[in-house]
Amino acid sequence: MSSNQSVKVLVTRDIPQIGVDLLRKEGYDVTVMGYDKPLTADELLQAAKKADALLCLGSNKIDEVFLHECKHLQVISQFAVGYDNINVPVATKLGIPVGNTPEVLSDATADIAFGLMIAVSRKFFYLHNTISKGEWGFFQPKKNLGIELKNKTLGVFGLGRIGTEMARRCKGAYHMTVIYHSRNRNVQAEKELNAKWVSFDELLQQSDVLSVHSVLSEETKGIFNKAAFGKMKPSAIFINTSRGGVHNEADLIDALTTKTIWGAGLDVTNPEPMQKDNPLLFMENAAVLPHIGSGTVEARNAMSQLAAENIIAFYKTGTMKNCLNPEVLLRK
Ligand code: 8YV
Repeated sequence: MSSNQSVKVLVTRDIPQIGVDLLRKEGYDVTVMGYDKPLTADELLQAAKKADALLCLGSNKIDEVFLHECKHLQVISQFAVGYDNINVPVATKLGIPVGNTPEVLSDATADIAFGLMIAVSRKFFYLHNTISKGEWGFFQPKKNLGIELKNKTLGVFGLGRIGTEMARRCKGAYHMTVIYHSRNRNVQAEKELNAKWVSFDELLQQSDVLSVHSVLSEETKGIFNKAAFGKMKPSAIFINTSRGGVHNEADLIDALTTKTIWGAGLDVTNPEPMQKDNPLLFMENAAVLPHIGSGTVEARNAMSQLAAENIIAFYKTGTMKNCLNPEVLLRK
């Protein structure tokens, strides 16, 4: 790029202004789209054809077809930590660096996992709904009882940054024992939280609360299925704040209906948005949120800033703060 003036950045949704301002301050020609509704695949493609840099969201499908049509893109910066919507290996082959926004949303997302755990353990959402339906009724000492979390075992599936924050909260608030299953050992968490690596089956069998914080990949897709729920304790709570594709929804509904597990809290569903007549919305021991994990002022501002900084660093220094395929940067 000879002059910043010619860098055309496409931002695919109305993100917090801080990132847009940073890009404009560099003199880039920034187009923000998707104000009223998400861009369709074709709208995204047509707009991206005119851009040099793309600042996209988890809901934008940056697949092989898109990438081959948009080989000219110099950099892609995702406004999210998850990147299952982007075919990174193809971007790598095409020499396009891809950035994302880890760290800055870990607290916000862990708060949602922690909140869902409590909400499920005490049936918050279901009992709230009984009031709005005029069904508060009278005090019945044996009805609508929850379960306590103190000294229970937290099982973390995917002990990365967000999983570690969830474990810190559970240990601090409820002295929970932490076990985890991840591709890689997390030595730091083992030291700090006395977390113990266990096999997937042991995680299923031993967890009182099983919280999913993994990426969605071929390996993890639908891994929480009938067989997995069947191995969990009947008193267990399942929490998923990562990606809806990691659990099989029909199998989860079945596990809750048959009381194979005790409850479930979801911030992510498959598909999103969830249909308004989904049985999970009416179950006593389920709590569902509309994918708000990173939805705080602090986290979204920081995501906007980091997504912009990834693009700026790429043009200024040929590096990025967070790059998913740094081998591409070395090639440039
Ligand atoms: C985003 C997320 O809200 O970061 C992620 O992976 O799931 C959320 O923080 C969403 O993907 C928007 O891009």
